[in-house]
Order: sequence, then C-alpha cells, then structure tokens
Amino acid sequence: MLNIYFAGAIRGGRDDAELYARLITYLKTFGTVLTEHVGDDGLLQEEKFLAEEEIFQRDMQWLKAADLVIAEVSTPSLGVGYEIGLAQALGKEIFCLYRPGENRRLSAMIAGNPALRVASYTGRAEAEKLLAGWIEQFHGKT
Ligand code: 6IA
Repeated sequence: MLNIYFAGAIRGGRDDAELYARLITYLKTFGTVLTEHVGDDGLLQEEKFLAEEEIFQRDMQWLKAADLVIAEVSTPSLGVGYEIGLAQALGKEIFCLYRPGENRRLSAMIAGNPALRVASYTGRAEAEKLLAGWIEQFHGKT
C-alpha cells in the first residue's frame, strides 16, 4: 500500500482547504494519506490542543514513512516549503501542483528545482488527472 504525504498550507492560509480535502479524498483511492488533517476544516481550532513540538515530530515521522510526497503549492507556506526541501533531502519522490493566479508567482526554489515534478492546473478535475498520471507512471496501477 502506497503511503502518501499530502502537504498544503495551514498557517500560510486556508483559502484552499476545501480543495485539499477533495484531493485527499481522491488520493485515498491510491493508498494511505498520512496527513488527512491538512484538508480538515476544524483544523485551526483543534490545533491548540497539540504542542508545536508534537506537530513537528509527528509530521517528520510521517514524512520519513512516505513513499510519495504531493504538495499543493498555490498558497505560499513556510511549512510546505520546508517539507518539500526535507523530502528532497530524504530522496522522496515529490509532485507539486500549482494553480496560477493573478497576484502570485511560484517561488523559484520550487519552479526552478529540477528534482521536483511541478505542474500547473486550473481546476480540481485537471489536478486529479495529473495525480493519477504521475502515480500510475511511477508506481504502476494500484
Ligand atoms: O506553515 P504552514 O502551517 O502553512 O505549514 C503547513 C504544512 O506543515 C502542512 O503541509 C503540514 O504537513 C504541516 N503542518 C503545519 N501545522 C500542522 C498541524 N497542526 N498538524 C499537522 N501538520 C501541520 C495541527 C493540526 C491538528 C491538531 C489537527
């Protein structure tokens, strides 16, 4: 079973939280999504019950256990950028999804990184198609 680490902005901004939730639901058809909470609406409320150190340690364990890291990078997030850099250092396979917008431009540290597979998309259906293509290309049909 494929272990998938899905990364998306939390304190960076929750505008895309619903989209993350839908992508996570879709990814669950391919394997286990270790980071389901990234799409959770009540997240910022629940977050106060966990110490920062606990959040960090738990995510690091999940990242190490992941076969595949998928990052939605449209909303800039320090945490997502950190996770991508660490995933690369750990030799993980990393896919980044980016939805271009008028007032933003993807960081050159992501857009210019040859170790990452970065794709632009406009809507959820297109994002799902890209994800299915990547997963099947690198892990075969599940
Ligand atoms: O800088 P950001 O907060 O935008 O970073 C977001 C990224 O860091 C996500 O991809 C997560 O994997 C990770 N992250 C940040 N905060 C949390 C968190 N808070 N829980 C898990 N991962 C986090 C507590 C939520 C919980 C009690 C339901």
